[in-house]
Amino acid sequence: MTKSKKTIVSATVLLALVSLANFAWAGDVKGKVTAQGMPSPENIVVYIDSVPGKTFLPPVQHAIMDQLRMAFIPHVLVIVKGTTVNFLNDDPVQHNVYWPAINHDRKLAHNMGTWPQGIVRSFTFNELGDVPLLCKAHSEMSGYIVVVPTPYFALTDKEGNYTIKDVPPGQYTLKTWSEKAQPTTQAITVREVKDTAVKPACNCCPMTQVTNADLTVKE
Ligand SMILES: [Cu+2]
Repeated sequence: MTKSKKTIVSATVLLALVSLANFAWAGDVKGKVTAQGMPSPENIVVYIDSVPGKTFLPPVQHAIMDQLRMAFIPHVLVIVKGTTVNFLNDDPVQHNVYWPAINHDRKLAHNMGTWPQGIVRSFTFNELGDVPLLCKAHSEMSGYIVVVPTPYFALTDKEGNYTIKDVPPGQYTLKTWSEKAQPTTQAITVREVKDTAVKPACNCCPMTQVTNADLTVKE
């Protein structure tokens, strides 16, 4: 084998090993949130807190907060710090967007203004915490943006179930945020998958390590 062919072969082997390693390391954190004293366990944010020594770039793609049928859609939007949100108006009436504080800090209050259907205004969120959204034109409207420090986050469904996908192995602090409940904190360990020999032959059943973390929040 020539030297260049050898290089190509070893590079291919290396690439295969790297992709196998990435594949093997995918770990989901999932569980169920019980909401004590609350009507529903839906729309609770579960996220991994900041990881010392790690910074996470925000996505290039903008997140979307719509105003549709007189409501903020989604009711709760979770984003990683630094994400730009496009605020839409899909109603035939003018809507306003403002927030009286970010993370209870009133100095971070901001009014995006009032605009008609079809116009989009954007804002980049560089402060962590919850952003309560209100509309000066319709006092009954409310929504939330929750700015978290890592891309490892999820929202609970109607039953309180959540899944945080593709978390690298490590020790983390799992946190919750809810419109109604007190925030909670729990330590979790996502273990490394060591035995790559058990890799399935097909992609139909990808090998995913699941770390279970059931949580309870209280009003
Ligand atoms: Cu409105």
